[in-house]
Amino acid sequence: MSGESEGEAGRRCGFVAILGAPNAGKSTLVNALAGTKVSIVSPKPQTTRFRIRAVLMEGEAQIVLVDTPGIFAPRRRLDRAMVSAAWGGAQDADFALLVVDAKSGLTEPVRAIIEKLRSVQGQRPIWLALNKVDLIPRETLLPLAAELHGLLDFAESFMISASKSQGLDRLREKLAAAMPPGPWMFPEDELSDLPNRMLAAEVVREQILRQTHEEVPHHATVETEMWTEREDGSARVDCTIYVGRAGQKAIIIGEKGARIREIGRRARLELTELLERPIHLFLNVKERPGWDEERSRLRALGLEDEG
Ligand SMILES: Nc1nc2c(ncn2[C@@H]2O[C@H](COP(=O)(O)OP(=O)(O)OP(=O)(O)O)[C@@H](O)[C@H]2O)c(=O)[nH]1
Ligand SMILES: [Mg+2]
Repeated sequence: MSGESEGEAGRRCGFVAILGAPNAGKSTLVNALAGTKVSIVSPKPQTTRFRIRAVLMEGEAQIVLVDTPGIFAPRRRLDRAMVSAAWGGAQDADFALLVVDAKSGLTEPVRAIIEKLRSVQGQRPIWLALNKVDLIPRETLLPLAAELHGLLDFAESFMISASKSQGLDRLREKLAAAMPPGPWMFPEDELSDLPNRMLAAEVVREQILRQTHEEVPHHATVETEMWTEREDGSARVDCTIYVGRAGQKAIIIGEKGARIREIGRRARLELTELLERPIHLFLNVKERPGWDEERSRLRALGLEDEG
């Protein structure tokens, strides 16, 4: 390989699993640390469905952040696969960083996650990030931190605001210093391992999460069916949105197609910016009852079926 040179001896590299309850701000944190959008974000829980890696360079250290789906009590096959993807991410990592929404505090899901982390403690260090500190007064933060430390012996803890980029420099430095010695696993200029077809589907799904409500976002999935390169440097991208019921399809399409047009418009703008080239996006909505129990739909999301 041509890229290898004298600097290699001091290199460090490690995997950090970002874990937490749904909506804690894990993906926001991963994007903020990576300095670009690699994982979609929304105000609704259960936004992230599969593991997404972001690669961060910090001097001689390569930090591979693994964004994971929020951990909750799963019901559907989709939910079970999401939660096992999250725990699988923790298993493969050198570190786990538990992200806790400081505003919501020590909720039942957070307790349950800590309980399980405690049973695997000793295998790898667990760090704590109290997120969304911009939303609460400092006085309430310290008792919460103390309570969390009483439940688990976190090796390091941080008070951060992922969306306001507060406290992230210290976190980044500590992470870099903690990476074990070893060769880099990814090319220096690779930001994420998400293929463009997946990125396109995720960006469309983000708009569905943002523009529809109640049960609709969680009963929709998006797959890129076709990616066609054009001679002028642009690309045509055809995505299918699967929903569970006719009513959900009607909501996504909207009156005279207004909603689907707006979903498409915003997703196209975002993709064009992220990929730095014109994208022509075509969306198609299909009713497909029970897609969230279907193995092939879950495989399209890169989720291994674990039951
Ligand atoms: N005020 C404030 N909001 C935040 C902060 N970090 C994240 N958020 C918001 O919290 C919501 C959830 O953020 P996500 O990053 O999607 O959360 P997540 O943990 O990845 O959620 P799942 O993928 O569903 O598990 C979004 O509306 C974010 O804008 C923060 O530091 N401060
Ligand atoms: Mg997420």
